[in-house]
Amino acid sequence: MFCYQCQEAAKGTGCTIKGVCGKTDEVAALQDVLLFVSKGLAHANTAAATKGLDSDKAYKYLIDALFITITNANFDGAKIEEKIREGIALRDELIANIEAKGVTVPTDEPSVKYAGKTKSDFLSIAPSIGVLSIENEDIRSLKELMIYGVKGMAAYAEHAMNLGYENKEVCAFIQKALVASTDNNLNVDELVALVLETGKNGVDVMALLDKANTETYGNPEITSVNLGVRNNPAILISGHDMKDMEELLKQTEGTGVDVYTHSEMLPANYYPAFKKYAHFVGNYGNAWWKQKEEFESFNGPVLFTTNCIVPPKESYIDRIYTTGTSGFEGCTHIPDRKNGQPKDFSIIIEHAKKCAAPTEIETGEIVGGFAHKQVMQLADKVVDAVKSGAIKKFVVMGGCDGRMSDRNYYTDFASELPNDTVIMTAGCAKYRYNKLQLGDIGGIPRVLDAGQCNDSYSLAVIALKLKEVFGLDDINDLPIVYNIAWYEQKAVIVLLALLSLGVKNINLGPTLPAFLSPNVTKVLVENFGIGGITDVKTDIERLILA
Ligand code: FS2
Ligand code: SF4
Repeated sequence: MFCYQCQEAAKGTGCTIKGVCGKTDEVAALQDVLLFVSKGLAHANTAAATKGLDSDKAYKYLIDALFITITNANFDGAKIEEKIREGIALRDELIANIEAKGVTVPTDEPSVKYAGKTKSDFLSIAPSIGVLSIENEDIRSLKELMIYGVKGMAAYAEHAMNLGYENKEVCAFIQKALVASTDNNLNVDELVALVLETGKNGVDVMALLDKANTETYGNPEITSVNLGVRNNPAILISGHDMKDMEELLKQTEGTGVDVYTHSEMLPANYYPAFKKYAHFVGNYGNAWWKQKEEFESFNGPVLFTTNCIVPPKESYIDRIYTTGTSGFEGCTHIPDRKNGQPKDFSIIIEHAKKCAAPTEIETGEIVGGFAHKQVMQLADKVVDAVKSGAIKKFVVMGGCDGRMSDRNYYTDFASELPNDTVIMTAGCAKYRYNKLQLGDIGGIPRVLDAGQCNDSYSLAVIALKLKEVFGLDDINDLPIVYNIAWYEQKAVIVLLALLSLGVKNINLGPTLPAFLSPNVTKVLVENFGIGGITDVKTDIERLILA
């Protein structure tokens, strides 16, 4: 195997024997084949689109398949095999259909011709179609940067799609990027342009998901989220999918089973539509990587709607359920919705009834819900605080958390910030500082949590509105600095989206991506001022005090 798509890539270069995430050599190979087959389907559907015959089923498949390959989403080899076969069948069916209507599909493209059937077929082709099959390191770097961005985009498109919101241009771009990744004639300039186009589509897909979430569940509002527990059996819901959240809350109502959010599901607490459920207690635990201890003490079943899954311990694996694109061998998977009917979570509810109530690990509350609409309602206060000098700088510290100890940097950075700074955050990175008592500035909390990683869109909207309010021409003239933590591919699309909005001088840590070659890094440094982090003292002086 070779995988270097996330921040925890072994030795900062790539996982070659087993993923640091727990992905086996075999699952990594199957994910590579799934991506390869998706490229073949993307070719066929692109040809189909020339005559308006492109298939929505194909777009949906591409989104699912890409999401499955995101870090910590799906470790279930048998499910991935099934998905590969489904993709080949879908591609062949589409080709037969469009060829009958006079459309030609490029037959010299290996991913279009690939006809593996068995697991051993898949495993034997994997080494020749994986990341390292692209020899030129700059071309490989740009293609992977684009593909990882598109994986993140697919995740957001999937959540929006689950709520009935689609953007055909985004689907078409995902397909275009998959096709482009097989083109051996693209040069560096053309690939840089495609990477920028990925960022533009990243903005669009985050806007789409924001619209889907807020039109369906209302605008997030300032909320105190309970961290303690009650004395009822309960289900912990993790991941990012709000439709799953809604259906779980509806189905647990009146059953005596409580619901708590975990990690990236915390922002569900901020949506008005979910507040009416008396059995929705609050949030349990911290960022994804602490789950081994926290799932043990939760005592009840855990539902993963997406990443981030850490391979479960034997002691609680029977309590782990997956749904959607997430999966783990040995865990029960809740099937997809059929014919517009909700998913059936009854098996988890029955399981919960037999479990003890969660063991309390924290008490108190945290405050969040500062998405764009809520912050704009406070705009006068914010603008006054900036004008009076009470707020000197905003620090965007969104992104992901991870298990490496060097991420303590973010806790220390947040603690050491001067009292006239406000942190704006989104994503699971927040757990490094959202429980610090950082106080407020004239009633404005010093940590403003907009929501999930996709809600980084809200942070961009707020920045654009502030630019307007202050009458500035350039978003980079605002008193906002960016110190972003990344881990998996959704952070890649967030980063590319910010670049496409013209944000410059983003600091990215705890380490720069292993998939950026020295030359590609140079392009990002020269054109966008992207840089790494150093130590807290130096970075505070450089970013805040300079
Ligand atoms: Fe955090 Fe994991 Fe949100 Fe990422 S829980 S690193 O999926 O997308 O962030
Ligand atoms: Fe390694 Fe990250 Fe790939 Fe997992 S996703 S195999 S940790 S690079």
